[in-house]
Amino acid sequence: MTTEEGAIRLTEALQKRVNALAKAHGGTASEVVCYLLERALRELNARPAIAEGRSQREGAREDPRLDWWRAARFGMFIHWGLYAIPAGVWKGEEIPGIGEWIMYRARIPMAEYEQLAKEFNPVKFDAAEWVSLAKKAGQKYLVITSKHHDGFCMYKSEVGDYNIVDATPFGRDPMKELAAECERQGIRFGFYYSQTQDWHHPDGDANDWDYDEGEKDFAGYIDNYVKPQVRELLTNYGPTCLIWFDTPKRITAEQSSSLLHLVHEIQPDCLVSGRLGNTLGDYASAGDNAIPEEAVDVDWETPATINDTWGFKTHDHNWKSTEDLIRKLVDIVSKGGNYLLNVGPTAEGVIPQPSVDRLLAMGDWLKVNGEAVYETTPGPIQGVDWCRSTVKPGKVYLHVFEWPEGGEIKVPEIDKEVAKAYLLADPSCTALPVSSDGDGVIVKGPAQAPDAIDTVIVLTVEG
Ligand code: H79
Repeated sequence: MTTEEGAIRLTEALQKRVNALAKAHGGTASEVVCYLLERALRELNARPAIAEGRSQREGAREDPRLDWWRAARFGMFIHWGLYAIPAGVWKGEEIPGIGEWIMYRARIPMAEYEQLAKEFNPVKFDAAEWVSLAKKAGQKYLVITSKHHDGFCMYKSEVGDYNIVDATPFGRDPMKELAAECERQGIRFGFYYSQTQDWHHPDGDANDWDYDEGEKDFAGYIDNYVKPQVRELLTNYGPTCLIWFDTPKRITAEQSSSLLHLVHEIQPDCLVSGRLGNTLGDYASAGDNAIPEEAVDVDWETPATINDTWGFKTHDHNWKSTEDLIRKLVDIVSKGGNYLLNVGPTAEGVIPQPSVDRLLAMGDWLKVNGEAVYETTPGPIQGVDWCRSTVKPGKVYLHVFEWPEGGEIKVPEIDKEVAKAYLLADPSCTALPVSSDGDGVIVKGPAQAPDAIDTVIVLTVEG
């Protein structure tokens, strides 16, 4: 529902409460709704990008097991499952919202949704092609949905037969193929696994249209279903770089902790995302598409979409521009985070062309400018619009988004002596004139921005 439609429909229960409030305070129903919305939005905006329970476990900040992840900075997320078949349309009706939520949004009965498995036959799936795209994009790790909230397993599970090998005409295990390709092409491989919500399992969280929430044995579901499945994932696919748990919701601290220990017991080097819940993850997870305002002193990651949906939707054409995506990557890295950027392949196994185009363009930019992204930490210049900064020992990288007229870059004071300045894209590293005034240094660059998206200037610094 959009406000352009002119009217927003409240549920009957809400209408009653709003009318009662309006009566009590002598206002109109519209005034009450506007007042309440203002308050709710203020509260929403005040929320930190990283929720408390999804932040990093104490002690993990210095953990060397995260060193590869800290250096990687950019990963590929893949949302792929049965929801790619309806692709946002159910019985001829467009279902609003993110595509992988269609079962929930349309309250599709489990017995009906299950039938999709019989149609799932992604004959165009090619693991080598997907991994090679990640590689060309400059992404260093790949995380794919082994089981999303709909409960369908995209890998061969022995714990139930609601999985891609046993229930579809395809009959192959794409996770096996992807794990092998990642190994071959030198990309780390990890699994998304929905540990709390499972709309298929009678004891999983959130399906209240097929099952009675009050009757559920959630603890039994964690112990007898989730744990054996996590064990399978960590046993049958070689080294797993991380498990990306999501939407902790009702999971208890004891349950989160026992999952964490299970993962580390089977693969000590496997990281666990902050959405394990209860502040127990190896690294913090920002909200979907949420970027913190400032640098954050934990290891953190933003999962994000290129259009609006995660799982493929036929009608979602709201693609972000390459400029927007590159600047988001740089913005995140300049604040100490990783960017896990999603693609939603079709039911045939094809990554949408607009995603491919943008990822390749990001890769081209990173081929030239990757030195200022990978293995960097937040730089000294923070909180300005025109520029982001990253650092490595001996070097400060200025990512200039808005090129000043005339090309004079006024760099606010940094506490180190600048020995040399040059454009990262210049293979000969020709020195740019550097002068200083009382407030900092001035780098004389070309009159026009060499790169309209982000021109990187390297400052070689002492110490
Ligand atoms: O996997 C992706 C999403 O499916 C998942 N996280 C990313 C990485 C996610 N799970 N929950 N959410 C995101 C929040 C979803 C909220 C909403 Fe809705 C779903 C808003 C609209 C559809 C539920 C149904 C709340 C309102 C209506």
